[in-house]
Amino acid sequence: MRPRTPPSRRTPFRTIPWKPGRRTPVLAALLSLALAAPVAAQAQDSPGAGHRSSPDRQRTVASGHAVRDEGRPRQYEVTGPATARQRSALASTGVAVDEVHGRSVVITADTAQAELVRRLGYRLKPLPAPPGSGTGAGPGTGGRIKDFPPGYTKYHNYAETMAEINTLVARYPSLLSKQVIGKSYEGRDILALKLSKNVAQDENEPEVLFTAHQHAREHLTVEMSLYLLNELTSKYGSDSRITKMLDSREVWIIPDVNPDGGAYDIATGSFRSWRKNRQPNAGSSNVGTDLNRNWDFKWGCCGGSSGSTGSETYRGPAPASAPEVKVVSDFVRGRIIGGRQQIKTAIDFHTYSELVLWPYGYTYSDTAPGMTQDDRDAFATVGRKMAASNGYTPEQSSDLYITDGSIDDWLWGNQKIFAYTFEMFPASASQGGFYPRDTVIARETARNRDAVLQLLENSDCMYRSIGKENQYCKSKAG
Ligand code: 3K0
Ligand code: CA
Ligand code: ZN
Repeated sequence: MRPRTPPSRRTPFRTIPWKPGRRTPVLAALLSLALAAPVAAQAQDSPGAGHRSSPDRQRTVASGHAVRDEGRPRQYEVTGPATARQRSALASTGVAVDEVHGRSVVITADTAQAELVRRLGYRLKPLPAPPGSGTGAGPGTGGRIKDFPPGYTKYHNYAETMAEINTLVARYPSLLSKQVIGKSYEGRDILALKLSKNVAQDENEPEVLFTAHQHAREHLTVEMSLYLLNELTSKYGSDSRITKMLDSREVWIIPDVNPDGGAYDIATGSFRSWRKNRQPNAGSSNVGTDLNRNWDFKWGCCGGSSGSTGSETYRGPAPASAPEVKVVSDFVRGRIIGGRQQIKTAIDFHTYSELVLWPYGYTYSDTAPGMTQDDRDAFATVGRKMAASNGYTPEQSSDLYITDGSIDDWLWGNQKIFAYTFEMFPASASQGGFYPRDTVIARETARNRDAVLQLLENSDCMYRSIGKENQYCKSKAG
């Protein structure tokens, strides 16, 4: 049991600590079992009920309320789970947990996964479909691939992201360089952008990694990458903080880890609420692996991922089985030079819930093999300072629910990189959930400017934050 329950805007009513032997999840399940059955049928219904269109799935999705598409995941509010252990039990059905509150969560599940949650005894209240649903172009455009719907056109699709990056590389050739580090399952380029003074040289400077878009529906994270690319290049030489950082750090940005999933999510002109990549699964019609359960550290260890191909959190058949995870892992390992990992710190951008998370996700314990008290304190100290600047809630990943095979656990557990996950805007489904309008992009990306600069500034010695620079960083270069 965690001795500390930090105040959390995400879990404002978390007042009932779980105690060993209390078995609250089982009791909750038994108590509500009898109530569960009647809501099962009703839960399939949506606010758009009655608006049915073509039986062709693609066209149905494009022209009407996609919530009627049973293959499409959707969000539900689930009242009851109040502790991390109860939430982990819920998540172990394979649903994605999108929001955590004191006594409820919001999940994304397809019909079959939702049924598994009902069998635990929970009632599911369907939430409105993504605001983009039904606003895309109709079936008149035939089978052509579509794009972000009206209200979202400032978001960059994959081609637009690549074009924007190429423009910046051409404009700032001494500051920004681009390399293709590999391909997605469907063959799209996965890029790593390097930003630094004398960018063509590999200087002996602390390196910092930013990744985005492991989860397909989290499009705001690609905008975060593009914001950083624009901000760091255009302000170099005029903004003293940025100038100092690019003079003394090497920044890596992998702006789109899951380009196939992102393209699939928008391909019909209305959002599909897709999370995983687009890799087929042998012997199944279910597509996709949850990239953030596929990393090669404690993979599948602890009930924090699913072995079912249909699950939102399917971990894949083996660690790094997803080409996208393999590509990024190989890139990170490639930054080991002279036996030392050059990358010191990292942020993986997600949406949503406005959180700053640190490892481990696989265990509730603050410390664990490979995570000393000093490591944990440095994580928490810098994490809380970043959160103080962007207004997010700081906490250990497993305060939410157990995850295994996540990028942060691998980056820290395997590579000793101080890796955080930022869950960006919004705080709740009512503010747009995974699909906030494009009017928020500028504000919500700039909101992380100071936190990102803080991480860069701490990257030469994370232990300075806990007053232990001499102990940990004295002999090291940079
Ligand atoms: O490290 C973490 O706790 C990751 C949280 C992340 C996940 O993979 O479950 N949350 S998200 O899926 O809602 N972006
Ligand atoms: Ca270097
Ligand atoms: Zn995510």
